[in-house]
Amino acid sequence: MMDNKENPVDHIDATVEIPVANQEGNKLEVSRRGFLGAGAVATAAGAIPMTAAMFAASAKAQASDIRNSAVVHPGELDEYYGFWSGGQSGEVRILGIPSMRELMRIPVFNIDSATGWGLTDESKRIKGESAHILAGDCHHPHMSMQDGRYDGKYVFINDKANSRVARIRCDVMKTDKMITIPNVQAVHGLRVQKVPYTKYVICNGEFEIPLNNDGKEGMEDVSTYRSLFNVIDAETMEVSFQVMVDGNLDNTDADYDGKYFASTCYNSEMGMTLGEMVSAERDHVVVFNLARCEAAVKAGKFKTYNGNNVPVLDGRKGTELTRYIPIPKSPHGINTSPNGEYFAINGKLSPTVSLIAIDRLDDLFADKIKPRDTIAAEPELGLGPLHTAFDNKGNAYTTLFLDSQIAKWNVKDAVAAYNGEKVNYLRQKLDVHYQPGHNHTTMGETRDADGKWLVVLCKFSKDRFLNVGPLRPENDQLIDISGDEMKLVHDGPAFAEPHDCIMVHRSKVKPKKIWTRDDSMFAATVEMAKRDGVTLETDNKVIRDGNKVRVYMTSVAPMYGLSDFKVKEGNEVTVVVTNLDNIEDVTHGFCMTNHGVQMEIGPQATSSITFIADKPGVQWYYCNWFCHALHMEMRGRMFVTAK
Ligand code: K7E
Ligand code: CUA
Repeated sequence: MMDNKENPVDHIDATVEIPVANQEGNKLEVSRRGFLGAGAVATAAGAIPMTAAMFAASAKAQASDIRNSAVVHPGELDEYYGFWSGGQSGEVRILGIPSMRELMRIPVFNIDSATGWGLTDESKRIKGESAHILAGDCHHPHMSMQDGRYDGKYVFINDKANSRVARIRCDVMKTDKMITIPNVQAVHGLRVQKVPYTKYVICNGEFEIPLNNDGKEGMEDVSTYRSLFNVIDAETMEVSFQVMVDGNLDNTDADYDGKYFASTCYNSEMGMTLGEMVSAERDHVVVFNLARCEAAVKAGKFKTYNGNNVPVLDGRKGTELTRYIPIPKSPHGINTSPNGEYFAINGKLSPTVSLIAIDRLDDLFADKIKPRDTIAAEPELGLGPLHTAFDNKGNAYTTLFLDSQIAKWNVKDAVAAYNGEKVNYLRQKLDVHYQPGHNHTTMGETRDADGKWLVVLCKFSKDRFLNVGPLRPENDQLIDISGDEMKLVHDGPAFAEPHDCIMVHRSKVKPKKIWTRDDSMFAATVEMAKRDGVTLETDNKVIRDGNKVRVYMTSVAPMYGLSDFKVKEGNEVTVVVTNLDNIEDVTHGFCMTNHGVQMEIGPQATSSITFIADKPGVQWYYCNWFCHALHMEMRGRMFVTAK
């Protein structure tokens, strides 16, 4: 049964004409009302007119086929890994595409009682100086690349709330590095260098702050405020350098030549209130010249701030490191076309997307042309363009936040229209539900864009699902873009804002099935055991070290190597469990009842967790991951002698 709300036929008013964008003055009034009702079916003007009755018949015939194309039957595997930002939850999720099934959650900036992320000693070491911060706000997950193609190694993700960047190892799908970026507040846009390989991860400091933010003087003097562009070494996960700019910074992307990075700025006014921030008709994109930045670092042309030694370069207007390209108005997303020709800048408060011709940037940096001469097209698409995705047929897909639509448009035709030709670049507008932010196509941020699926991350679901109270899920919609027309095939409720996602063909990712004993994730724990004279794979031992007790045990379903151990009240106890099971999917847990102590130990992994034994008496520990028919019996006692 098809719900009326989902039936595209109900949205049709085939008599509504789609406005043709004005090629001359770009002055055409794009009215929201004009698009309403036409959205579900409107193909480009000039297409064969279709009556509502005709469409209804064909839509009904196609509806089941369309939906079937996204069905992945029980036992079948998806074609793509989707890496989803978990927004304010602070985690990353793995979805299977096209089924949209959630396959796994990867805790990153949050704490997670299932896996013990944020509780275990291993995860605290990885979180490092920010281990005490238990919250995060993820926005942009992006995978490392080799020659503009996913290499399956890492996914990087930013934490806007605490100015952090983390790295996920895709061979085990666990977070393995995390840094807090100095000198900035709110790390927002994040992408990777695409070519020749991901040497750098790039990200923007969004909120302007005084360069030396020490609270000593001049905090209200806005002229001392700066935003910094951050360039991080992808292997060491240390900041290689930062670039000071005019205005703030929002989103960012890289070219396919290994030469330029570019970031949007929505607050060129450096306003401190909403009214001030949106007063200018044009803001800008900052283009960063990588070779010049690296040379400046080498030549020592930088300063340092706030007592750290991260080189900060001066990339303000008029310097050799950057160029500023004026863009209407408070632009947000920036997306490089997969053929490497354009940066697409999404206008947000302007109904336009501006295409910057990347092959004109050499001339811009040589001062042979003016900044606006790099604009190759500025198609007018609708209200609130936020992000653009691409297929492999020269089409672009732009989210229209205010119109709740996706605009499909042709890049070549948009360029022709900008050059005065009478062509319509608009191909279709499709209603989405509701208020889309990011969208993404399969493989669409790489050279391997394949034009199969488009996912649209809608910020509001309103009436699309059963009412679950005042806080509603968001709605991640799957759209089939393999044919001439976009077709909505799936609604996917999602909790806590998936700002952004990527979809990676499964051939690119090769996760392990079982841990290897030499894994770096628990290398420090192995070292600690060595110092205690313990061989983790064979020994079950209690080491007493003053007030500290280290308990080493193995696990093989359904038993721990130790059925009990003794400590004194007030001891700091570290329990180290090594899972000797060598069978796929046999994960054990360790949970100390009434102590807030929980963790996962994967097959062939070692995990450890430290707590204070502050409750005298018998304290049971148990395995909290179902592992065996005798899983309930997999438990033991900690005897805590009273003080
Ligand atoms: Cu929500 Cu990419 Cu942080 Cu746009 S950003 S919507
Ligand atoms: Cu081991 Cu449950």
